[in-house]
Amino acid sequence: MGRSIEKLIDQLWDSYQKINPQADQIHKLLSDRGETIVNDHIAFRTFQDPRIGIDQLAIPFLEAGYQPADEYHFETKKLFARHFQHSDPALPKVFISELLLNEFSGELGDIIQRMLEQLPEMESLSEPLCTAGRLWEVPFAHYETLSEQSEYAAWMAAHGFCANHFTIFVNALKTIDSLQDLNSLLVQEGFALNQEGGAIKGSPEVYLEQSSTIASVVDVRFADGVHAVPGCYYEFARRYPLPNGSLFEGFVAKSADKIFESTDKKLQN
Ligand code: OOG
Ligand code: NI
Repeated sequence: MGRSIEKLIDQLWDSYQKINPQADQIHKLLSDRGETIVNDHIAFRTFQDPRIGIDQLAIPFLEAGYQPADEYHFETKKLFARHFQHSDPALPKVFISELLLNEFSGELGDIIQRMLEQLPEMESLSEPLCTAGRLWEVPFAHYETLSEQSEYAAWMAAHGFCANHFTIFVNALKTIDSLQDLNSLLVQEGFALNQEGGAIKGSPEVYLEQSSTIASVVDVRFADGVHAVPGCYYEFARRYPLPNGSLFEGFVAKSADKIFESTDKKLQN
């Protein structure tokens, strides 16, 4: 099997851990206990546009044999998402969401259109879109305007294309039996968790429990200077078996809705 997909995932991890210092710290914390970390999924964000939408971001994954699976709708946040999975269980699932641009008019729509006008000819991108980083320049005032109505749009304006988070598969941990225990360990070690809707989103009844850190703040260079803004976060997922005995492989929209908020400014102190 072609393993360029593993190279791509390594490359995504590399860029992700550079802007999210929590990732390495949490890996060290767990590997010091003898754990081997398994990645449940990687998530990407984008805008719904024929050049850069979910289908475009998914290309290298589809080429590697990933299949599109379930879709998810987030009405209030004006988002649509789909997840992709591979028959090789060693490969992480991929969760890709996109902001529904036709639901944004006025100032917000204009700011986003001005970003999209700066997109290069997509054929000239030498790397997969999901590693391309930010393909536009934005003044900080535009970031702030976006963040008032859509933290997701603001995050995209600041960071562009990269892995938004990786996710530790809690089932594979040998020294930690529950998501509660992992959360306690993380809090004890000084990591701040996203408490929106409770630290644990979901339950065994929906076959998935999730928690996440609050995104690390990173310095981003905007068109008019450097500003500190929320970057990437780390997620933790515990999956439960379906009545047919196989592990649930999907996502839960109600939980995901709160996980998205891990990059919201309101969670920063
Ligand atoms: C994705 C949030 C949802 C999950 O596992 O439910 C999610 C994002 O923040 O881009 O990752
Ligand atoms: Ni996730």
